[in-house]
Amino acid sequence: MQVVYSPEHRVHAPAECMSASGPFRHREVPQRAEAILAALEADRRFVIVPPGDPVMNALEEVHAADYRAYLAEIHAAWISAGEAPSIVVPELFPGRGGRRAGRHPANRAGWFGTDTFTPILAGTAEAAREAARCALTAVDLLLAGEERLYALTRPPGHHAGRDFHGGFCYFNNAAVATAHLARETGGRIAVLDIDAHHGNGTQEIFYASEHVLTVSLHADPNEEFPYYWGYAEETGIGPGEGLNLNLPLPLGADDSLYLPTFARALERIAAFAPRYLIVSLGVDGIADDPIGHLSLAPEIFGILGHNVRALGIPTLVVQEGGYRITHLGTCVRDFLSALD
Ligand code: SP5
Ligand code: ZN
Repeated sequence: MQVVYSPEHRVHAPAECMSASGPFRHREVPQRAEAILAALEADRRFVIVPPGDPVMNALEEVHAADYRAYLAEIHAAWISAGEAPSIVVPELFPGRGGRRAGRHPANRAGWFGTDTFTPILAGTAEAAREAARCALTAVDLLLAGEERLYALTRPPGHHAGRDFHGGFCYFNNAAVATAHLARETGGRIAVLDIDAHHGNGTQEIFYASEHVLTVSLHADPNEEFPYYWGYAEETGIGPGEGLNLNLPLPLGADDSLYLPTFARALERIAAFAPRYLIVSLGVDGIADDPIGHLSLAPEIFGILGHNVRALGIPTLVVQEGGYRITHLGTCVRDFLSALD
């Protein structure tokens, strides 16, 4: 299986951030991608390839122009405005009750940002764009006839919406890949999100789309990030009605609950009969993940990959979360080897 990877993610290396429980050491760090890469490099079934020069139109289709401009410019604007510290962290959160983003860097950060733990560093925009480039390169390989691919994307993407960042995500790599595939093939794409957190960005981007089925398994948003989305009654709207399936699980759910729920997700996807499948692969559902709150055994990912393979649909896997560095590589490798 080909693995699209770029070392450029390293320029996004958040250190300490703020949360309600005080400052905490950021977990979405370059070592994550390096651990996954090392595990795949050690296995001869995987071939690591650099991103090519894909058409990036889908990034513009998925993310609003003002948001893309903000992401590219805000760090420099923040520094020249004399804001401290040297990372952009919103301090005001107008919600969508505000009228406009305004001009001041701190105000703009609160308009496009949704939390205090998704900071913008000097290299963030570049790393986010490079991750989207990896995903789009993988899509081109899929369109050229490869059946199964993996984009080792970092920073992750599934919490990023059309014009907002959050949950460690800036550009929605899975959504960008999906939009490109949908445009090139006329639609019928399914997205299966198995990160421990609800894929709110992906859901919102395709909520009214008749071309894309979105399915997410995740910890109950009453108890877990992203809190404001991910409930079972969110089923899509307009032409997208019936094409969003949320399968929330109680906090601490283990394999015995996860596996039958996963089977329901696959049944829904099989019924939709998509031409392509995108998997948002987060492995933060394992029991000792420091961020996720499910209780899966690390060995479950081989079973999940095997079951996805049984669908027989050309599949692109995009990396989302997973923060227990010592388990990341094996969980991802097990999923991909079983899928291949
Ligand atoms: C892609 C992905 O998995 N994003 C997950 C975002 C969840 N963020 C929750 C961060 C909460 C920070 N609280 C830290 C408390 C430390 N005691
Ligand atoms: Zn997650």
